[in-house]
Amino acid sequence: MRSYDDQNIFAKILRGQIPNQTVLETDHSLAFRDIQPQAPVHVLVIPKGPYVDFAHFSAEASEAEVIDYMRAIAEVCRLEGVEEDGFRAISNAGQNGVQEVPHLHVHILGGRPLGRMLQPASA
Ligand code: DGP
Repeated sequence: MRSYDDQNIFAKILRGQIPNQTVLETDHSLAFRDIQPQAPVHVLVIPKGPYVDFAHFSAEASEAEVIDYMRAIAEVCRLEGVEEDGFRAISNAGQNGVQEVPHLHVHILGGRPLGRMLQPASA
């Protein structure tokens, strides 16, 4: 299990040290706009607790946190109006997943056709 670094940028957002454009806040989750949007809708949904990735979250989060987080993700899709036309939910983890910020987050992307999920592998 990877250990949590409380100096990561999302931890600072949660502590109010860095501003964010909040879309939704619940008891255990926060959703805010990505600083480098890759689609008309690009929202990050994070648990408020100190979890690095889904493996960490699923092992250590309480049932209340897990339920809140799943519902927050769905609620963001509803609030952003992407439920009907569709969206993509991505959570990058670790080195191969190219996770830049080591605090669990799900990207909600939508508002335009997103193409296939991955480019064909070159090797
Ligand atoms: P990932 O590779 O999945 O760890 O993506 C991290 C995302 O976080 C990336 O799309 C850019 C976004 N991001 C990085 N720093 C900030 C920030 O300070 N504020 C916001 N709103 N988003 C950030």
